[in-house]
Amino acid sequence: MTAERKIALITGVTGQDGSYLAEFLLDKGYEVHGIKRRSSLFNTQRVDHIYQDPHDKDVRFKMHYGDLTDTSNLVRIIRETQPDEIYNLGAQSHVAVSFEAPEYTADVDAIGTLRLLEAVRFLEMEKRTRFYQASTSELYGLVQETPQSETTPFHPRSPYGVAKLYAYWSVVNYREAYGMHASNGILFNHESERRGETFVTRKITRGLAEIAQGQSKCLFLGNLDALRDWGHAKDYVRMQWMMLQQDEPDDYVIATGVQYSVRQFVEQAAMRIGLALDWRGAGIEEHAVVTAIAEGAAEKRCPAVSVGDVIVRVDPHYFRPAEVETLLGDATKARQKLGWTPEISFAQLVDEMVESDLLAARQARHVQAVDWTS
Ligand code: NDP
Ligand code: GDR
Repeated sequence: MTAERKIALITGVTGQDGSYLAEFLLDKGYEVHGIKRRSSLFNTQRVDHIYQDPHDKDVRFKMHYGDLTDTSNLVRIIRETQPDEIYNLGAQSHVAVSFEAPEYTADVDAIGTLRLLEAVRFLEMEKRTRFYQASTSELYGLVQETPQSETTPFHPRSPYGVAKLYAYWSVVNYREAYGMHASNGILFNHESERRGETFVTRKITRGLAEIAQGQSKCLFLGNLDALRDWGHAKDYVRMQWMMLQQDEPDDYVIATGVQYSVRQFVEQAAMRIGLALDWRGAGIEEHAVVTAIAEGAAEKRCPAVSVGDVIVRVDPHYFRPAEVETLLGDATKARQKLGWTPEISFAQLVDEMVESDLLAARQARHVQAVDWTS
């Protein structure tokens, strides 16, 4: 039994996708190794529920300290764990932050991928270890055609996109040069209740939940016109695994094929909370006013909001030096070759995120309401 067990190594295991992928692979019977960074505070909240005490018998989930900027560390972890499959999900993944830290982003996202690929080759494991690269719709950037497929030309618009382009072509190159089973998943935006708090969807659901519960007054956002193809992370990690189960490595677009604006995401999230909004003003003066509160919602879900409150405003601070205005994916290849289709709808996704953030905001409100001095 143990001899047949597949071994996976995940970089970025503490992130949104890494945590869902680790759960998914454990369910499939894998032994899962994850690389976590040293930090001064705990950074394993997303995987704490699958943590296994290393003293127990038959431990199938293990974490190793490491970093994509540290070559010898990567070589050692791969040599020790002998993975059948490597999922390279680790990255400085925030597009706006990449404009502030372009060199670090390139080191982790571009050269970090090269380091991993080269470590596999150095250890002479290129014929047995399969490799998944977390590529991105940000490669399309200034889009050349709509919808975007595997054949659409790339034009990245940020240091993040440029670094990921280097990683994309490194994967193709190692496949062609050394016969590695290495694949790119060109994934469009995918979200969940575990999404990082500074990505726009989570910023919206968390921000509105806090306003509803009286912990904040107003949510400040950047470009409300940006259009994205948003799916659920759980559907997307399933596809990451499917790609590595194919006889031949290849590159696949993963997307829902449906597009919404940031403004529409705000409206949908507000509606789930029980608030109807009206947009007033234009450009950087645009703001959202509460026009109605759903019957029954006022007391529990949004006790701190009144009709007429301005709860969303534009702040130019969140505009990017170069914006990706529109993304819409065509996942026909994944559907036809792998039989993949997303199972979780946009409405379900927003619902899940809103409910999770409302619960957290209500718990925080109750904790604050306790008089700890009595
Ligand atoms: P997250 O930002 O949630 O997770 C990123 C992970 O990478 C975290 O575990 C983080 O560690 C880790 N990491 C960051 N820097 C380093 C480093 N120097 N060395 C090792 N690990 C590091 O991203 P997602 O889970 O959303 O995305 C997973 C991958 O997919 C990323 O590569 C992202 O660029 C890519 N992608 C994501 C899409 C999305 O919509 N979510 C779409 C397309 C591609 P820590 O927890 O310590 O910060
Ligand atoms: P993105 O995601 O840049 O697409 O990258 P993000 O949620 O950060 O932005 C989406 C769009 O919303 C606009 N926006 C704002 N964005 C943020 N973060 N904060 C704001 O206040 C705000 N207001 C408007 C942005 O300008 C943008 O147009 C994500 C990451 O997960 C990448 O790692 C991944 O590769 C891509 O998705 C696909």
